[in-house]
Amino acid sequence: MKKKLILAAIAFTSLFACKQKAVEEIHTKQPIDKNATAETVRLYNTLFERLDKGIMLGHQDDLAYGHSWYKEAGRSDVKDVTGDYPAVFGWELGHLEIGAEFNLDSIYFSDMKRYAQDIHRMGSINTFSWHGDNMVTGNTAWDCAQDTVVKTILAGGINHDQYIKWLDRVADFFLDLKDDNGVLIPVVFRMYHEHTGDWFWWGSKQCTPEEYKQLWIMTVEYLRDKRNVHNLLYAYSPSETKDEVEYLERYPGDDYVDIVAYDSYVPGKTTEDIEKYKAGMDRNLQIVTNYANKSGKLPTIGETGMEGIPDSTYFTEIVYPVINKYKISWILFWRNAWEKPEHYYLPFEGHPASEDFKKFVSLENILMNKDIQ
Ligand code: BMA
Repeated sequence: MKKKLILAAIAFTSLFACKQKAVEEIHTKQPIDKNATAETVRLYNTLFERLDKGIMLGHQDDLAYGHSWYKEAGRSDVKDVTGDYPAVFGWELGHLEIGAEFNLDSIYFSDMKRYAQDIHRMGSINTFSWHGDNMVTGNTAWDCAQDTVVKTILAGGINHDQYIKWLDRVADFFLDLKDDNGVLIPVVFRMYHEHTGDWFWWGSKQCTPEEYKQLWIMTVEYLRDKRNVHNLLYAYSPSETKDEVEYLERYPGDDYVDIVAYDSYVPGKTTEDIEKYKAGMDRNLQIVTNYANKSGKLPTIGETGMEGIPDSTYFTEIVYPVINKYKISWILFWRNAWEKPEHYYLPFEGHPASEDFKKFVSLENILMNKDIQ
């Protein structure tokens, strides 16, 4: 009798455990990092849940500077125009790898860390890109004069050890992003982006698909497994592609990517350019959301914009109709350069597109900081 009771108890416990597990699996999206911090797992799941609510508005470098201003505490071009902060903030790590104090757009890394903490505290999300220098020539990420950089930094290559030192600096940075209680802040890392284009040393003409994939995998495995960086969600973001085959040609695999995205800009100022952009956005949103559905990844737009916003209805007439057809996590507009007056992608106070932008952000499914509390 006693034996029977024990057996029944074991059966009941394992049944209960199975049920528990099933429930967890249904509700929990696990990032590619099996040791991701609890906060990172929570962020990933929150992002999926929020897909039903709308699309978060993102802006590069928003708190650090804007059109004709630099480092004014609490200031943001988006806030100046709309009264609220973005839900997503983009940051750029370029020159962190060489040990510089400030990045290639003159933001001190010490300031960037503080901004990231402020953003986390206010409930918005941080995403990082990295235009690391060309290690072979010592020039910028845009130096494509030779096509062997990737090969030389892969395992066995002559620059591998030096590149690992660069990755160490990136790892140290992410491991130093902590909240007020010393807990690591979960962030998105959108590395080696626009690689289907040919303007970066990791681009389509500078390495083979296999080399690109190896570069990606090496980076993830080094940060995650060797340096124990467990507060990252990895975002894959080529420039516009024509179909899923091209989109996936250099994809490192579902085991190495959490977020699928793409970058796309209005290529000029003419009506034709705008039509091209609309079609490209539509096609790429379809590619990304279809693949996200199949693979269980999170779809988003890595970067976009129209430089100088010469069309004052750009946000409600061009961007909104196309993004509104899809479920994506966020749309990140590129930076409002403090140092180049024509280089901006969101309106500042008094800009002719301000009213349209205000209308855009007040749409029900465009989410700002206050909408995600
Ligand atoms: C480019 C431009 C550059 C900038 C770089 C990295 O698109 O905005 O001025 O240095 O991104 O942020």
